[in-house]
Formats: sequence, structure tokens, C-alpha cells
Amino acid sequence: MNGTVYKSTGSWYTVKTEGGTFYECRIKGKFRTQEIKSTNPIAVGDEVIFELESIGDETVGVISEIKERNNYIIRKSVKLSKQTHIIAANLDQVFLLVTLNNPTTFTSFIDRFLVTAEAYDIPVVLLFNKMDVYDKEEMVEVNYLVKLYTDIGYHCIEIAAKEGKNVNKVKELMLNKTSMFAGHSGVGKSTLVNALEPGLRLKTAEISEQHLQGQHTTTFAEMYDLSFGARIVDTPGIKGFGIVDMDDDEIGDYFPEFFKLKSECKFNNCLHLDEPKCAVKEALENDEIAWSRYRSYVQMVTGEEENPYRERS
Ligand SMILES: Nc1nc2c(ncn2[C@@H]2O[C@H](COP(=O)(O)OP(=O)(O)OP(=O)(O)O)[C@@H](O)[C@H]2O)c(=O)[nH]1
Ligand SMILES: [Mg+2]
Ligand SMILES: [Zn+2]
Repeated sequence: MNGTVYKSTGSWYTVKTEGGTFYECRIKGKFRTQEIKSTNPIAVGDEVIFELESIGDETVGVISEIKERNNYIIRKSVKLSKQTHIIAANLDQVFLLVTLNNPTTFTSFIDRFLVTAEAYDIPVVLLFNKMDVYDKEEMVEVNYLVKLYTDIGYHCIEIAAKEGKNVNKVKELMLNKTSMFAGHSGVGKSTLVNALEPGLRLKTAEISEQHLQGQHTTTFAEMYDLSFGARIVDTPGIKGFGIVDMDDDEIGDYFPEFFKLKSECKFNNCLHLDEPKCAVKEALENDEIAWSRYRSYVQMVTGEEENPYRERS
């Protein structure tokens, strides 16, 4: 039978058949994984082939094969940098939720996320959430970030999931697609899913007052069919975002505003670091490229761990 993975807990996989039936499945003893080494051989969104087996009066599925992925979002856990984890596969687009504070989303994190998505050609929409709580000064900062990322070419929407503000705009973009919500713990991913489909009642939780961070309420990625004709993957909050297996000379290509200038650099293999007559550095000096973006780029090329910062307006 063919099916799509809707949830994975590590040992069990919930798979939905084309006919709409859900089966709990596991993996055959020795499962041939794809070329990527990851802590999870199968991820939400994977298309799999499985057979049913009866154990007592229970029927379970055994997954024998995974079909080739169109794309996937993979991350390297920052501390165990050899371990990688596939968050979800076969996505049409990703919504990255960003909050200015409670919790703070730094531009270094946004940029790493965007690079990973660019590498697999997955469109990203930036959702600036909790717009109901920002004061005047914070609004200036949000507007600055919205302009920064809009100018690069990313679609940005200011929302308030809790109040339903601009949730319709998100809904429109989701029609007939498989999307994923990503972002730090506490940015409001599950709240947004609930706003889109109130019947789901996903668990959400207040930010910890002590740490001003989320409490990792969602623990496994899970896909949901929404009644307006869309599929969404709600994911657990991610902390750091290590990029996986990228050559230095490739990273600049995933910064769209750098890529546009690349042909104007003197050297065609220019890494935009210390090379003479570099069009990217010239644009940076002329304020046509944001310093925060350049700093993110340098951190990635030099293999530095994510060093959080945010460009201030
Ligand atoms: N003021 C305000 N609070 C919000 C908004 N959206 C979400 N929240 C609150 O933020 C807190 C965290 O929301 P969740 O939906 O649990 O966050 P999450 O991103 O799913 O977090 P994890 O599952 O831990 O990754 C909750 O207390 C929500 O009520 C919003 O637009 N405005
Ligand atoms: Mg959640
Ligand atoms: Zn250059």
C-alpha cells in the first residue's frame, strides 16, 4: 500500500493511505535509508510503501520502502554537530514564524533557515507574529525587518495568530498546498494552526516567565488535513539551526541579493570575504546589502556556530 507519513515519534509512524485510512506503522528491522545520514530515517511528509501485518487482533503496517523526496528541511543540532534531523519532507512551502521578543528571533536564525530552504528551492514566507503586543519602538523594528526581507524578495506578513489578524492571508497562500510552520518554541505555531482550524485544539502554552522562551509544548512534527483544502505540518520549536553539508562557494548563492551581484565581482569564484573588487562588499558599503545579512553569511562560511544578533533599525 502507498501512504503519506503524518506523524513520527521515532519508533512509530502514522501513515495515511490514498483512501484516507490511518495506520500505525513501524520500520522493518534493517531499513535501507537514503543517502543522507539522519537521526530519523523517515520524516513527516514522506511517501512510503507498507504492508499490513496482524499481531494478535491488531493490524499494524510495516514500512518497506520510502519514495524519493522532492525536498526536505534538514537541520544539524548545534551541539551534536554530526547529528542531523529531517524536520519534514515533500513540502510546497514553509512559513517561518518570527517574534521580536517572548521569544526573541534573531536575524542570524532567520538567515540560516532561509539558506537551508533556498538550497532545496522551498519557498519561505515570513510571518511576523504577535503584532498585537508590540509597542511603538518595537513596531519600528518589525517594520525595519519586514522591509529588509521584502526587498530581498521574501513575502512577509504581519499577523496576530491569537486574535486572528491576517490569518486569512495565510490561509489563501495555503490553499491546495502542503505547508510547514517553523520557528522557535513559543512563537505561536500551534496557536496559528488552531486559528486556521479551531476544531483541532492543539496544545499551546504560555511563554516561561523566567526565561521568556517557549516551553517546547509541541514535541513531534505532525501533519494535519485542514478543512479548507490544505495540509499543514506543525513542528516542535527549534533552537539553533545548523546548516548541513554546504560548500563555502555555494552558500552565497542562497543569499538572493548576493547571488544577483556575483557576476559583477572581479573573481568568478569570489567568496565576498577579502577579495578585491567584490560587488557584494561594495553593495554592503553603500548600504544596499544589510550588515546583518552579511554577518550571517560570514558566520556560515567560516563555520562559526550561530552567534545570535539582530540588526537594529
Ligand atoms: N499576544 C499574542 N500571543 C500569542 C500570539 N500567538 C501565540 N501567542 C501565545 O504564545 C504562546 C505560545 O504559543 P504556542 O502556539 O504554544 O507556540 P508554539 O510555536 O507552538 O511553541 P512550541 O510548540 O513550544 O514550539 C501562547 O501563550 C500563545 O497564546 C499572538 O498573536 N499574540
Ligand atoms: Mg506548538
Ligand atoms: Zn564578491
